[in-house]
Amino acid sequence: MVAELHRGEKTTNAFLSLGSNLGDRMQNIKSAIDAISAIVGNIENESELIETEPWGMESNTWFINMVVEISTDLSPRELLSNILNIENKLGRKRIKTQGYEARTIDIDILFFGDLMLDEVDLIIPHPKLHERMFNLWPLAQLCPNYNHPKLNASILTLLSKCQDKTQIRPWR
Ligand code: PH2
Ligand code: MG
Ligand code: MG
Repeated sequence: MVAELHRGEKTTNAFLSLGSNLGDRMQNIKSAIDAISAIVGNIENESELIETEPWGMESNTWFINMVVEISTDLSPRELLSNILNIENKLGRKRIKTQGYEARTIDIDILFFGDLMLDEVDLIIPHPKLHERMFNLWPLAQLCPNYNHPKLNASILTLLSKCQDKTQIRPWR
């Protein structure tokens, strides 16, 4: 009852990055979208799917990436813990203690409204999004003029300055 009253009180639009380079990549992305809309909020908008060269890691398998815009009444912390649950449910195993490893699914919070948060386990906006074409390219589709609250620059400006040379191609 309390939860029901709380619902809809304050919703925030957030942008989430989805990525998979292990197992049935497309199915993993689809399952993540289903779980997000069931558990964390409405899907407001979806970028196109792209296949992307691994960035900052050694791996032979390219990723499928996309960005979704959601509206949610969860707090950033609640959003994070729900995302971690979804990753676990979709078979994500964290084995390495350092560096990136192949994953069935990775869901990252890129933006949460214009919130800026800097805590050990949760940094918003995502601290690397402006360095990675696999984030900027789909964001440019969804919100080219969105202002990065910390860098105070639009997505299009960040895209034009980005030095990342990893390749991106449309998925089918
Ligand atoms: N995620 C990483 C590290 N490198 N490269 C691509 N192409 N796509 C990703 O989603 C990705 C990555 C860490 O989460
Ligand atoms: Mg990530
Ligand atoms: Mg992650």
